[in-house]
Amino acid sequence: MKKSELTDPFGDSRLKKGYGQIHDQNDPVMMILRHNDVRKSAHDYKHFSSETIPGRIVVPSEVNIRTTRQIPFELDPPLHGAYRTLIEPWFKRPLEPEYQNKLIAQIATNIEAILQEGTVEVIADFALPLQSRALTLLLNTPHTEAEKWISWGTHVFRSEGEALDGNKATMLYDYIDTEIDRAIEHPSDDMYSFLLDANFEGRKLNREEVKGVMVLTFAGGRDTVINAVTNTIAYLAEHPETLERFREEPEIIGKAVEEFIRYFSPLTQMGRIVTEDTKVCAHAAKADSRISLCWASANRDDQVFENPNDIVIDRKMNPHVGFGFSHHNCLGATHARQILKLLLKVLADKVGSMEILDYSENIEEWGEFKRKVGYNHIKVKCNRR
Ligand code: EMZ
Repeated sequence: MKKSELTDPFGDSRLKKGYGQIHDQNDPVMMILRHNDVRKSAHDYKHFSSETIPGRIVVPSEVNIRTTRQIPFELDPPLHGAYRTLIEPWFKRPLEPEYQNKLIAQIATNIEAILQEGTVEVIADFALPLQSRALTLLLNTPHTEAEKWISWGTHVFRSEGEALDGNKATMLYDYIDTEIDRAIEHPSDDMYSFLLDANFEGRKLNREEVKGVMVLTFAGGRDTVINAVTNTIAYLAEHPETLERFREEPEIIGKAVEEFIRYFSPLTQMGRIVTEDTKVCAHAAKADSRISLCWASANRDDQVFENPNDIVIDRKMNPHVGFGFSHHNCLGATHARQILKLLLKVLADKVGSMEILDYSENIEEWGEFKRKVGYNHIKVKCNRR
C-alpha cells in the first residue's frame, strides 16, 4: 500500500445498511453513507435542519466550546439564502485575475522556500503557512496578519490530539472582536469593513452577525485546506508521472483538483438535526436526534463512481460532494479550488520529484470507522526540476 493512500472505511456499512451509528459526547449521530441518500438529505432542510444550538451540527459537536452562530452555515433557508446572497460576491473574488496573480506569487514563494530548504515538514513548513497567507487575500487584510494565524496551529477549535479546546475558541473570538473594533474605527477595504458596511434587507449587520460570518471564514477552511494541500503533496511524491502529465496537459488540472477533493474528502461529514420523527435508510430517526451527511463515504460510492478507490486524475464524470451539496455547498470552494489549481501549476513548473521520508497518519476514530484524513506530520524531500 502506498503511503499517500486513503482507504475507505465505510464500504461495508454503506453496502449492507446505508448508515452507521456513532457516539459523540452523549449525543449520538446516525451517519448517512450512500451518495444518493446524502444528496437527498442535504437538500431536505425541512426534515434535516442546520438551525439549532450553535455547534451541534458539527461532528464532533462544538456546543460546549462556542455560542456564536456561524453564518450562513448554521441557518436554514430562507434566512440562510438571504445572508448567502449578501456575502457570496465577496467569496467569488478568487475568480479575478488580480487575486489569482497574488495567490500564485504567494504559492511560488512558498515553494521556492521549500526547494531551498530541501527537506520540509509539509504541514508546519508549507500547508499551514500557505493556508494562512492565502486567507489574507480572502479577507483582504495585510499579509503580516498571517504570522499570527500560523501560530494558532492547524485547527482553530482543536489542539494536538483532537480534543475540543475552549481556550483556542476564546482566542479566535477575542481576535475577531478586536479586528471588528479596528474596522469600526478605521474602515478599509477588508472583509470586516465590507460586512460592517453591507446593506442586509434594509439595515446594517449587527456585531454578532459580522462575527458569525468571520468565525466561519476562519474555522471552515482551515484544517480542510491544510489536509487537501498535504495529501496532494504526498500523492504527487509517490506519483511523479502525474506532475509530468500536468506539464504536458495543463488543461487537466481542473479535473485533477476535483478528483483530489473527491478522493481526499477533507471534511468527513457534517451533521443535521432531525426536525420530526422520520426514516433514514429505512431506519427510524427521532425528532431532535442528529444525523450526519458523510461526504467521505458518498465520494467512494461505487454506484456512482467507477473505481472509486483509485485516483483517476482526469475523471470525466465527477459529481463528488467533497464541498457539500445543495443549499449549504461550501462558500469557500472558489478560494480552495484556486489554491489547489495554482499549487498544481507551480509544483509542475518547479518541482522535479519529491520523496516521503517520514510520517504519522492522522486517523479520525468514529466507533467502528477509522478514517485517515491526512497526517499529523510528514517529512518530504523536494528536488528542483
Ligand atoms: C465549522 C465547520 C464548517 C466548525 C464547513 O465546515 O468547520 C469546522 O472545522 C469548524 O470546527 O466550527 O466552521
